[in-house]
Amino acid sequence: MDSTFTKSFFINNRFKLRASLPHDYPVVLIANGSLQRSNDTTYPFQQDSNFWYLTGLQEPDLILVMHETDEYLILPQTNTVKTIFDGEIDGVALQNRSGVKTVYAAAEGWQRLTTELRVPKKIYTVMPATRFEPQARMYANPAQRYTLEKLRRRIAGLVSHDVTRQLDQLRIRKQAPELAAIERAVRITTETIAELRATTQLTNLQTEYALEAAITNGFRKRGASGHAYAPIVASGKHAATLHYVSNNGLLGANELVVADVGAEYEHYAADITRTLACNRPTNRQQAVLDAVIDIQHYAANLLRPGVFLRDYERAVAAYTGTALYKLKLTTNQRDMRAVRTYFPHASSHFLGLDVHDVGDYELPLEESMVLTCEPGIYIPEEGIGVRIEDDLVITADGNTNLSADCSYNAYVL
Ligand SMILES: [Mn+2]
Repeated sequence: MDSTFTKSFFINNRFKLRASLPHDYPVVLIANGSLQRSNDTTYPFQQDSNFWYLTGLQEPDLILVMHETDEYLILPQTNTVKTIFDGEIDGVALQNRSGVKTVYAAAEGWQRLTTELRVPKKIYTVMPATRFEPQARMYANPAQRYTLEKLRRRIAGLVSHDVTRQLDQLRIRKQAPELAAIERAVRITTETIAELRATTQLTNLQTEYALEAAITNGFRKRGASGHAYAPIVASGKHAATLHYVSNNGLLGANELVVADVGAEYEHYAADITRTLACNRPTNRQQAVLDAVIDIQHYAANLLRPGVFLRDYERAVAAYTGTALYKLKLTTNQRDMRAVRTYFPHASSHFLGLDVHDVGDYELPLEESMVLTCEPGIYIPEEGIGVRIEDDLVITADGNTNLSADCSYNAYVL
């Protein structure tokens, strides 16, 4: 498969990162490591997004060192057993992909690195992202921590400066090949949803997992690497659990089903939601659906350069309040508690290498940022959940909806 990304993309990203840093300390960046699933079996490897952005490399446990005029990669320690099972690491392929000219075996590379760090005793690096550990019991990939600890053992008094913010600033504005990859991921997703409708497969499916399987099939046969995140296929009241991913329930004949799915193409994510129905929706279901479609139009029209997301979220919440009033879910249009009950999530997030991509939610929107727009209304007591989600690129004077050709209709026959 041809890549949308040439090595100049990665070389240029490294140059821009270097140029954004005030001092000439070396930049030391650490790839993710493999994670144990059980015994000697690993989870599918997921590269650190920043590391990929700067190198295009998929191998675990690499180290990238960047000086002002010189840069090199350090390979992980290897052994015969690992080589037999996983194959040899091809240093030349790593050079060709990343544009980094020098690749060292572990011992040689570590020797150069520790020698170089003895004088400045200062590095720029990406500090392990541990902020979700206490809050969500979600642990960061340990590779960065282990490697930094190893460096600190070898260089007493080593000081690390975090460059996460500088990388976020680069990644938030998408370049042409990134937009091409996102557009492709979106197209694969919308074509898959359209195919499900056209072939009336939906009417014949009995379960959430059968629908999930049809979507997975649609993604892979169109060249996606897979899902950009665990797919959500939630029938009826399941949709009220926002990250419902078990997808083991029945597709209720008279229920709406929320399909929140996105293909991943060349590391970039799509994130699309459509609310579908196996039969003609009831008047009540259609009223909720129409309300969400209306909010979607309202919200998408607000997204343009200069807009602050907090103002946008407030406006969408207020508009949703009016919709809830019309649906007789509250007696007061300004009832923000009702809004939080029936629409308990944000309306937009950044999209890119990560489905919830990096970006500063305090800064005004700018051209080339990519966001989702995803209002919803969830009424568990009525067994109704509706969400509509599109992926938008901010343009000079507004935005382009990449998923505009994917119908909002729940029931198409
Ligand atoms: Mn989303």
